[in-house]
Amino acid sequence: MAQAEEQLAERSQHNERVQWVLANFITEDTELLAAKASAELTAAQVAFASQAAQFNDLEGLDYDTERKLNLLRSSIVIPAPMDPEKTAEQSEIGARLNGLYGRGTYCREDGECLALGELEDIMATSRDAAELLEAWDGWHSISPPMKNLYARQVELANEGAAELGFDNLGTMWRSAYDMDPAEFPGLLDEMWEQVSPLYEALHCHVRARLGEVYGPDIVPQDGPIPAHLLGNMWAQGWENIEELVAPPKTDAAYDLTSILVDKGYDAISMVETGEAFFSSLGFEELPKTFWKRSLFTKPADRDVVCHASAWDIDEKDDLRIKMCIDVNAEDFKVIHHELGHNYYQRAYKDQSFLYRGSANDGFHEAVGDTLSLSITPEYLAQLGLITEVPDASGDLGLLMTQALEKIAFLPFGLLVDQWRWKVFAGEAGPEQYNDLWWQLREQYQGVSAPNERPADAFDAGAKYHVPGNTPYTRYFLAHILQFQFHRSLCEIAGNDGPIHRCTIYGNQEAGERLNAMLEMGKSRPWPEALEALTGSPEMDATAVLDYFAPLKAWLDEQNTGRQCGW
Ligand code: X8Z
Ligand code: ZN
Repeated sequence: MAQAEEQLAERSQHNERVQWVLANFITEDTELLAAKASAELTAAQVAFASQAAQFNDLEGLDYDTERKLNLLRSSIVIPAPMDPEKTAEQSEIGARLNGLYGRGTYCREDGECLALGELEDIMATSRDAAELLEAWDGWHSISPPMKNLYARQVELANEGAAELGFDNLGTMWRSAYDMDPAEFPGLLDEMWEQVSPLYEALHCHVRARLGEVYGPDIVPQDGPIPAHLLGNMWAQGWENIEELVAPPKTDAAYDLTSILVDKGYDAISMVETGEAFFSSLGFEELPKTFWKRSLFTKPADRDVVCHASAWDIDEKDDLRIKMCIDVNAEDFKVIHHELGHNYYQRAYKDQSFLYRGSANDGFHEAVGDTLSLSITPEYLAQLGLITEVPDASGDLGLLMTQALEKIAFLPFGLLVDQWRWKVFAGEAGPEQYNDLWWQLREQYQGVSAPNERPADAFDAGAKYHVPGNTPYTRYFLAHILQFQFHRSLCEIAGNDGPIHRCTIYGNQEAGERLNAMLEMGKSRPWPEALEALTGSPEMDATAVLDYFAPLKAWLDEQNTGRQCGW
């Protein structure tokens, strides 16, 4: 075990550096170098995992050895077969898929080519259905060339998973939750059932309003909402159409994007503000190298992976983020999200290699978001960004903003892996990829493809995490967990008002309790980590429901007489 940890630590550090260079400088050369480094790492991981698998049934091991053997066996995201040629092939496919996404552009008939960021701006701001459709369709034209590569990758990864004793890659992913992998989907269903009435109420209201804006021909009032009208390329967050759906404004309304712009914020000062939040909770400042080595804005002269990420290159102090920051409210929150990863990484750095990770992958995604829930009017007033804190008459507006971001996200957070799990299990081959994708998007999100999809379409591939091979259930979990964390931290901070007005900014006691959980890393099963912070070992959505209760009542009123559902 000691050898495994030492060798894996060394190889992952090297791999991190190479992947960092690739993500910051996508060329044919860096793609090849990155494929080679990741093949070497995967080969080492698989070799140790298969050694670990030999001890599956051994009894009487001490707690840490047994836990680490399980981690060795199950925590490879994309295993490869042990055949070195197949390992190499798989890593090359991985690099190519990433490159296809990272370099993806849509070129208009007039010859102008648009990158994802520009297409997303159109999705966010245009209210012209034809223009929205063009941007949506344009971005979805980047993924058909990925389809065969993806299918081959699934084949290879499944072969790798089988060599380690798993039915398929989906079972392997589901085995990373300190519980019987067969029971994990049931836990997700339970949480989804808790929140789906709230989602359906939001959906119903938003569909009615969009019907008024675009007309019932474009937005039929008894079916799913066409996916290009919700202000986001994947319809995963609806905050950009707030002005179309929000409750009548009170004079207390404010717009965080305009405030940031008016006050002259830039990428760096936005990140500094995020850092200051963590400092106010008692966390140590970010290292100087963070500011030198991170990528904060989109370079003009080269291809980079703009999808935001946080890095921990040496698993000690070399923390970085990589992001193409725009000055707006959305990126302000994403900055907190990414910094959450960095502070978690630093908190568990003294754990041994296999324990350097979050309690489960949802925890890693939830930390920064938890702090973002504390970006309340009261907090913004403390920073001097607004002068008047809206009274309770502003609450519905505030809750609607949050719901458009957090509640709208939930079904999307679930369905990406529902799709992948079926694909990994062989329930859908390349011919059915796209139909299955839209079947799940309709079932969970109640959205539909905005046009007839071409036969070669591979619409799942137009979402970063599919070609990028990042499991996605973690974000669903995080969207539940962050409300549990927030509720508990607010109690610790002695908040006695409504929880959507609570900010833990400046509360060192809350910071200490949060840090105590982060420091545990992966050393104990996640229910223990959860209990350490919240007093309960269960993930559940009651905190979400508490938070949004006033909005739910308002939505139900609005929806009286409407036919909801799809
Ligand atoms: O990918 C991310 C983060 C990086 S871990 C920016 N998120 C998901 C997405 O963008 O689809 C955050 C929320 C969901
Ligand atoms: Zn993240």
